[in-house]
Amino acid sequence: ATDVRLQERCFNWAELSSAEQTQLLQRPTQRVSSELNATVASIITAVRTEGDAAVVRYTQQFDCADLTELRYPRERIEAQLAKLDARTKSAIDTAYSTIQKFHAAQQPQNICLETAPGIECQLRYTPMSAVGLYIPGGTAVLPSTALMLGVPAQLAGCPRVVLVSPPNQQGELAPALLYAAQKCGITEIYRCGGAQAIAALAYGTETIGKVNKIFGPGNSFVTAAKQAVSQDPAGAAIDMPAGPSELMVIADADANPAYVAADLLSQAEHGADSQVVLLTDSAAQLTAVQQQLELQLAQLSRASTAAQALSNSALIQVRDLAESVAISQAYAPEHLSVQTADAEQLAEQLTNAGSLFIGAFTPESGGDYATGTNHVLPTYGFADTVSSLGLLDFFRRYTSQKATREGLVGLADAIVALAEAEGLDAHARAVTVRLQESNS
Ligand code: HSO
Ligand code: ZN
Repeated sequence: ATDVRLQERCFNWAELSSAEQTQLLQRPTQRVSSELNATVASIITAVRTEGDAAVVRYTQQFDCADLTELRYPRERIEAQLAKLDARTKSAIDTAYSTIQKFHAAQQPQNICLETAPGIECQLRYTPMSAVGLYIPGGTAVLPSTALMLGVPAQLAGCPRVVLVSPPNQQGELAPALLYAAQKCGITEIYRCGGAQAIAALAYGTETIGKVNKIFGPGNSFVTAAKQAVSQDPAGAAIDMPAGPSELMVIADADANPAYVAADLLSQAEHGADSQVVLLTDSAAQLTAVQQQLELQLAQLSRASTAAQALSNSALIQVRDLAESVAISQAYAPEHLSVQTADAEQLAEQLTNAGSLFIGAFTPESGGDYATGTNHVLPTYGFADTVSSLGLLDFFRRYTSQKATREGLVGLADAIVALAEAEGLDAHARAVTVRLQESNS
């Protein structure tokens, strides 16, 4: 299953028609079938009508875990935490510290400004009152994701932070995940996953209180459920549209092909639907990366997953680095690695990416775990409009204004004239009534 015909995934950009170019950089089609949506809709309905009982039943069905209670009891969390090895624990401490530093620097500032004499306007930030953090289980348990969501939730000061994650067959969550949650001060933890967990967070059950916003990546069921609840005013907001992992690497002749291949494989191993793309202006580099991919792929424990992802991927020779900039800007990758002599300069032009990895010593996996940036990033080409997850996503912004009598007098003409221009008499009257009244 690990043999992928890489030769067939090598291209010369100039030799492709523009239709072929577009086709080549198409993301693997997501399976958002009407069947999937129907299944998800029925799960959401069941959770809304039956509450906990439905969540417990689906957890039995999908996660093969028999739970008597969804809430993870304190003693069982403690017992799991005791199993955590020192090395993982210290790794989480290190990652917590860098992520904390980078996100603490993102604290928003309220603004209070006099826009005209006697008119004071404010822009204020308030933390979301209840947030739900979804941490996937499945093929790989990702405690790093708990830090990426838990740290900003903690820094924002959200009054209620809830973590949900699908349990193993024994009904347990991984020690590393629980330790990450503990570092972030999260005490409300439920053992459920999939669409049922999203429905429980969005609408609430007897034990799981409703939240306002749901964060975190997940499989196609989770993604479809997040989409559905975010469209319902009675549901919950979501962080961003999520899709399979992506990495684009821009490399010149001097880049180290072993590094480039390792980076490409690090995203390819996430899932069969992941996509990785190399852009290089050097034919020799392209061949060298191809060889390194074959060599390194064979050594991976998830080789067959990575091989499948590589079959959706491309090694592309471009005319020059300027062309690679244009391609990358149009593709808008989730992760963009720049391994060229002038990486920093080139990066200045590369604005359409979730996160940039600059220079030979900045592997993409660094950002996944420990540099301090957030690894929850826009995929599927959304990076041209959607931001990488940050502290601000845990706040909402609102405004206020206060006018003195003199302030209102100063703006009265403008307000009344605009109200008249729009034919909205009551709007105008709300101003004139005040000025008349205080005159008399
Ligand atoms: N690269 C993933 C995040 C992750 N990697 C978690 C390892 N663990 C986001 O696209
Ligand atoms: Zn990763």
